[in-house]
Order: sequence, then structure tokens, then C-alpha cells
Amino acid sequence: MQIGIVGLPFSGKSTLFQAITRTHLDTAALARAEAHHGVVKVPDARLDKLTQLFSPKRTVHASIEFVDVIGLKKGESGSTQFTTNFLGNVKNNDALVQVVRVFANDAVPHPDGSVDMMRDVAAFDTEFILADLAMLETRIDRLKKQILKTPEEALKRELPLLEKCHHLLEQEKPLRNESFSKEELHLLKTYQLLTLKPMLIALNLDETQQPIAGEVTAKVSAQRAGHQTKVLSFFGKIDMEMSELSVEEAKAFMAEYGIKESALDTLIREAYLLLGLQSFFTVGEDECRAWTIRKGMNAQESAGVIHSDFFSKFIRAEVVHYDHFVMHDGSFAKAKETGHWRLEGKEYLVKDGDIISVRHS
Ligand SMILES: Nc1nc2c(ncn2[C@@H]2O[C@H](COP(=O)(O)OP(=O)(O)O)[C@@H](O)[C@H]2O)c(=O)[nH]1
Ligand SMILES: [Mg+2]
Repeated sequence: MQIGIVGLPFSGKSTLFQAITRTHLDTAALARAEAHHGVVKVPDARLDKLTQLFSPKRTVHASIEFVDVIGLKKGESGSTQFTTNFLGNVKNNDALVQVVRVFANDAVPHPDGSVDMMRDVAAFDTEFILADLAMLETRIDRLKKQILKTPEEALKRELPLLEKCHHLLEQEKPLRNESFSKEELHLLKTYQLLTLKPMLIALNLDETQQPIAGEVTAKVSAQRAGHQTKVLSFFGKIDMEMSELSVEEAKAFMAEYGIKESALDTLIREAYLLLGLQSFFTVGEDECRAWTIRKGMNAQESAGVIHSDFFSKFIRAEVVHYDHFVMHDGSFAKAKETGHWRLEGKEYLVKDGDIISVRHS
């Protein structure tokens, strides 16, 4: 799972990236025209408890990869240009965090001349919608020609779906806020549509803007939040400074500024849950581990996340939910007696917190 951090130049992408990955990029690294990648551990109290119960040799947290997406440039007209190169970089991500500048900083001029969060949020939707429309038009044309030659069922099913998407986009509706069936989503997967990617709009505020944080977030939410669009705010500069402190220092720092949760925690939590990700666990004396899947993934698909062989050779999954397991003092036998330990087939929809053991051939 990879989450791309996108946003206009000087919105605070690299600042956020450094805060959540707890890395420090020097001036030279920041200036280089390459994307920065960082793997972030997802904090999970349940995994800590399982580790306590099993005392395994190692514990592996779920992780998400964050990428500081680069390539957004200033065009000849002066305004920001969403090049094919940039859009290509965006495509590789499963979800997006869009950093939007709210902070004022005269030393760092906004590329479009003024700070205007609504304009910047709208700009991304518009550009992504246009890119998706252009791609769909090419595909629809090609598909129609193909159908004339070989009227296959699969092609016939795909055409109305692409036309439905095209119609929504023409009405300026990003696809991530619409509902699609599982089959439709599967068909759409190959197209890597930009507006279908879940998006977390992260408003970057200055510490002096704390009093307006709620108001600003609500304003953007009212206009933009949707099925798979979430809005939150953070304090880029403070959060980066905080990520460089020890745990005790960070606590004191947060108390001083009245911050309840760091950007690191808020963002990882929100990105993970709100962008449709969830965890299941595998447990044992060797390893306790949290695995990341998308909501709606079935047992076979989830097994495939552990190992591709587990997908192809899947027979059944032994499942007990974390809550039930803990309720039975971490005993599989007791969970079995009460029917909380079950054997599930391929199609079983894995739940957040399921403890799974895969039976395979
Ligand atoms: N005052 C203030 N400056 C910030 C904040 N976040 C980022 N900056 C500054 O804005 C500039 C651009 O930030 P950077 O993270 O490199 O932006 P990027 O181009 O989106 O990666 C840097 O000089 C940051 O120090 C913030 O919350 N407040
Ligand atoms: Mg940057």
C-alpha cells in the first residue's frame, strides 16, 4: 500500500513527509528532483496485546509507504502545470494525501501569488478530472471499435461502466465519492483513474492559526468531503520539529501548545482507516504480525497478501476476531467451544481485527 503526498509547490509536502516518517531531508536532498519514499509503522494497541500473549520472536506492525510525490511545475503562464510526468507519478499510489497550504509565510511565496485553500483544493480536482476524462475518451473510442469487431461479453460490460464514469466526471464529480460495485471496481482497477483514489485533504496551518483550525477544516469539509474524501488539519512546522524530539520532550512540547495528537499519529490513523485500509493478524510463537488489506477484501485475497501461493493454493481460513480471542483469554480452544473460532471459505469478507490462519494445499 502506497500513499502519495501531493500538493502545490511550497504547501508543506516535504515538511509533512519528514514529520510522519521521522526522517530528516537536508537541503540538497529536498532540492533533488526525485521522490522521497518512507515506510511508516502503523501503531496498533491490539498487536501490542497479542505480543504480550504470545511472546513471539518478533512483532511486525502493519506499515504504509508514503511518497513525497514530485513533478508539479510552474507552467509558462505562471500558474502550476500538471504535467503528464506528474500525473504518472500520482497514478502509482493507492491513495493520496493532498497537502493544502493555509499558513502564511512571506519568505516562501505561494506559486499562484496568494494563499487560497479553496482554489487550491479545486485545482487538484479539476486537473485530475480532466486527466481522467481524456483517458476515458481514448479508451471508450477504442472499446467501441473492438466491440464492432469482436462483440465479447466482457467488452460489452466494460463500455457502459466507462460511459458512466465519463458522465460523472463531466458533471465535475470525482469518482472516489461515487459508489461502484465490487465487480465494477475490479474492472476499473487497470485504468488507475486519478479521481478514484481515496483522498485525505490535509490543511497545513501555522501555529498562530490554531484558533481557526476547526472552522477552516469544517469549511473545506462542507464543500469537499465525501464517500472517500476526508479533511483534516495539521501544523506542519510544529509537527516536524516535534518528530525530532524524544517521547518525553514531545509530550512537554504538545502540552505547551495544547496539541492532543501529533500529525504523525493523526495522519497515519486517518490515512489508514479513512482511506479504506484495515488490519488482520497472524499470530504464533515465531511472529505476531498485522497485515494491511483494503476493506472488502475476501479471505483468499487477504491470504494472497501474506504470500501469493496462499492465494492460488487457498483452501480455508481459520478465523477468530481479536475481541473474541482476548475475551477468551487468548485461548483458541475456548474460542472454538463458543463458536467464535470458525472455518471460512474464499469469499469470507475479512474484518478489521480478525486473527487468521490460512490452510492451503
Ligand atoms: N510558517 C510555516 N512555514 C511552513 C509550514 N510548512 C512548511 N513551511 C515552509 O514552507 C516551505 C516549503 O515547505 P516544503 O515542505 O518544502 O513544501 P513542498 O514544496 O510542498 O515540499 C519551507 O520553507 C517550510 O519551512 C508551516 O506550517 N508554517
Ligand atoms: Mg518538497
